[in-house]
Amino acid sequence: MTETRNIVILTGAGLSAESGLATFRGPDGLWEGHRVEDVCTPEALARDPVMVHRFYDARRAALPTVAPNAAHRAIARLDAEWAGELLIVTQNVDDLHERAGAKRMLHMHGELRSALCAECGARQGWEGPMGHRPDCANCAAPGGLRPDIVFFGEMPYEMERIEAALAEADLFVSIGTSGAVYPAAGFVQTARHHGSDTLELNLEPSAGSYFFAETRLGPATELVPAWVDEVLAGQRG
Ligand code: BV8
Repeated sequence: MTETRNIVILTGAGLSAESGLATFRGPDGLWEGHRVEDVCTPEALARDPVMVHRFYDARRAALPTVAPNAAHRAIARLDAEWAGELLIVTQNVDDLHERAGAKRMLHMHGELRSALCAECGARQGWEGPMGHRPDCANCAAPGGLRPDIVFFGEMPYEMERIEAALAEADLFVSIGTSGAVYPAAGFVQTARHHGSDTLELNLEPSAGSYFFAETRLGPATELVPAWVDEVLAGQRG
């Protein structure tokens, strides 16, 4: 196995489950209460903006009631102490990575604490509800602001930066994701294609487990701190 220097970590809803945030597909999952196409598509926003804003306003309001868990903190510790390249790519729209202290990260599916202008594309930090359809601070488009969330059928954020990091990675690690949604679900194959080692940390096998060189099953708050200790010990050599 090549010496690990460049790491890409992909995280999903399973990372935040033990902080009390619902996952998408688990029992009482987010999609349980709603059909994806009813709340997470541009068509849904056009058809029923009140429903879509209520769905995201509720999730935004829940953020202050939860906190980063041991897995978020371990990833932030790796970020602080890893001398090699590191990119944390999260599918999550919550702010728990940042609140744990992670810096070398990006939200490929957007953020709850951000608003996007449907007219001019400007993005601005946002706290509180958005259901009253506020105007865009940049172009003043009346009621232009929408949740800054990548809906199904929309292009994820920072795909070039992600592809570039995958091309340079020695190790690709996937944490708490079902591997059900693309293009994120295809990153393991891209990483393998570039000769990267691949590791999955998940509660149960995912749709993409087959593609990983190693899969460790269990709760993120146990698997992730142990893996980070291992990697940092390796660095200390
Ligand atoms: C796009 C924001 C063009 C919203 C989300 C190829 C084939 C088939 C379909 C497609 C394809 N390419 C594109 C598509 C269409 C579509 C898609 O993939 N559809 C699926 C349903 C088949 N993709 C798109 O539309 C994407 N856009 O393709 O644009 C394009 C194409 C190529 C290149 C560029 C652009 C946009 C998709 C983004 C949609 N928005 N989120 C919101 O948050 O409300 S997706 C959302 O679901 C998440 O962000 C995440 O990405 C996805 C899956 O959720 P997970 O995070 O994995 O959560 P889930 O509940 O599913 O699983 C939790 C896992 O954790 C489980 O495995 C569980 O075992 C584990 N777990 C639970 N507890 C724990 C745990 N693990 C550890 N510890 C625990 N305690």
